[in-house]
Amino acid sequence: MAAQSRTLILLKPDAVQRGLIGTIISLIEQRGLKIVGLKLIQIDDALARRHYAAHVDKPFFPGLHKFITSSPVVALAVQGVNAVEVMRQIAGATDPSKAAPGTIRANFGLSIGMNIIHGSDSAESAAQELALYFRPNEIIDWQRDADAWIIET
Ligand code: IDP
Ligand code: MG
Repeated sequence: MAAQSRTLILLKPDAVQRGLIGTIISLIEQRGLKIVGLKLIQIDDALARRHYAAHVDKPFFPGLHKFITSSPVVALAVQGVNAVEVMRQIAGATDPSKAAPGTIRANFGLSIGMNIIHGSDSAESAAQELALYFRPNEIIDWQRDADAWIIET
């Protein structure tokens, strides 16, 4: 089977509050990606600062911090062929008002500060971010029989 990778996805507080958890997870599953970790988590100050370490000095960080800690998020470990790239593609551009039609951010959002979903932007950040949200034994390397019809050998 083709090489697979993993990425950290968050369904942000706006997605949870708006009842979009199931809809967005369905889109991820329907694309053929496999969920290997899943939890509801309340992000605290320390985790917000670690997750968004690259942005702590940006002018929008206070708003981002308030938003991401305002309600629970759903954290997902998602696996598949080119999982990082595929999830960034289906999430769409950071600003939902500019995201390509059909992407999750375009379908469900309008504001850059409430853009529904987070996806790791590289293999390196995926590894770091997965470790922030999941202990090793919370990511399950399960066998999915449908992969025979999704992933070419
Ligand atoms: P990404 O989520 O598409 O990777 P990043 O540039 O890494 O985008 O920014 C992280 C998050 O910070 C964005 O998803 C968005 O919620 C928020 N953000 C980024 N730029 C702005 C901005 O200019 N105003 C408000 N929020 C922003
Ligand atoms: Mg980013």
